Amino acid sequence: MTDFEPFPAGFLWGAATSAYQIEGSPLADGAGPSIWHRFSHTPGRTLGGVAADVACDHYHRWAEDVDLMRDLGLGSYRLSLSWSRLLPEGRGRPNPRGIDFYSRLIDRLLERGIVPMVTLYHWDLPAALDDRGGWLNPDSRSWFADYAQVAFEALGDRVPWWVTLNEPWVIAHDGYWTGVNAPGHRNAFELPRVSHHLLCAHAAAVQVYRSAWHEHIGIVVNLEPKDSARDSAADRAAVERADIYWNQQYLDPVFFGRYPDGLAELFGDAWPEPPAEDLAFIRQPVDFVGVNYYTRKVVREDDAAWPDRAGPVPVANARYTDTNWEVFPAGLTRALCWVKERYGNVPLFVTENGAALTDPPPGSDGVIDDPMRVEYLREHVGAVREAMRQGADVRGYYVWSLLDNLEWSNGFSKRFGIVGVDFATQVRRPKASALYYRDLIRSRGAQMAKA
Ligand code: IFM
Repeated sequence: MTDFEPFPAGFLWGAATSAYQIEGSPLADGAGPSIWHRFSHTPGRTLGGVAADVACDHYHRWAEDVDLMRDLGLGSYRLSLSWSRLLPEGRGRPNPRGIDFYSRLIDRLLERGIVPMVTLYHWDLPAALDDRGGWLNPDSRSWFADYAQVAFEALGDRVPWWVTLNEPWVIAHDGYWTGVNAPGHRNAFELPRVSHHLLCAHAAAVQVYRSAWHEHIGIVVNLEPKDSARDSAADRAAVERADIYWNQQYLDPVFFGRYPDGLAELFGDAWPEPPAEDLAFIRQPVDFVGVNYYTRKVVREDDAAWPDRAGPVPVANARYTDTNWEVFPAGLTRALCWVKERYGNVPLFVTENGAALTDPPPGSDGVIDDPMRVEYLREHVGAVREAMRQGADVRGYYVWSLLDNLEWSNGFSKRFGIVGVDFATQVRRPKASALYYRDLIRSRGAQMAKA
């Protein structure tokens, strides 16, 4: 690459994690259980019955983890709050010790010059609220607003970037339809209701934020461009349906105040016909959109795939990661430019991007050699640069993940970290990808041009 232009000076280079996946000690210091704690401790729900009782022990090692971030030169760190550490019952009485944990973490980040981006909800609903119906209960929007108020009051003076929800699609689809995520329901009628309540909760938190805080708040969605398996009308229609269901379902209500055309037909009898005033409410202006991008999907018409009747097909000669996701960097450029074309030139972040790959043991220098992850990062950061060249207003990039961590029901079997974690000893070891990322940050992307 000869015509390389450095990334802008203010571009935020970061890494992301989430509370349940790294913290461990889920019940420490007065915290209440979350649905993930309960789910992981239910036999048969996670691979090998694994739970995040210790995970990366970040709850105790947070200070050294922040130093690790500083050593890598991270400009930003995206973390999530555990709702049930702040409010053990999900509502009512706040837990000062839970608040204190995050307050000290934020202070340490700021002392090390690292800008925090904080997600309110990354899947770990307080179990006490699930006992009241969880996201199926229309009151969930006011529970979430009250929780957001507690979080903003505690940290809003120091956190400039807030995310309401991480990946509402996954929360609804995998929590209430496939059941592979907590709370593990499999109910077609629940899926669109949960999606709608999530969107109302998102809007309620934005409204609270606007009442007294004035930095930035947005939502994070997982986007996956779709391509047709065959050049047939049936498969092209499948692509359209999949795009509505995966990509438009949440952002259309946020930006347009309506669900995308065709979504109700996909759900059929399960569609709840949400009240018009809710749709108007959901359309609260957001300051940015976070895009989590891992792959694209090639799909064909498949009546067994509900609700979009679009089933994935494997791509010949493609590279795949350990989660069986095709490595397809051009899809990231497409996803970012698609948001710009459909919703206007809203500020964007790549809030997650990374690869689960099997790593070798550390070398004699203690570094884990992960050339495929290095290549993945190089190609995807290049795809971000290309989207910016095409006019997308991308403000930052967060690699998923800082540390190897608990990959939900897959336990610790999938390793996304740029820093390896030995879960027996809790020793952290940089992978070659972490050192590459450090150089990329230092050179404002110039390292990317050195293939
Ligand atoms: O680990 C998850 C994360 O919690 C949400 N986005 C996708 C990641 C990889 O599956």
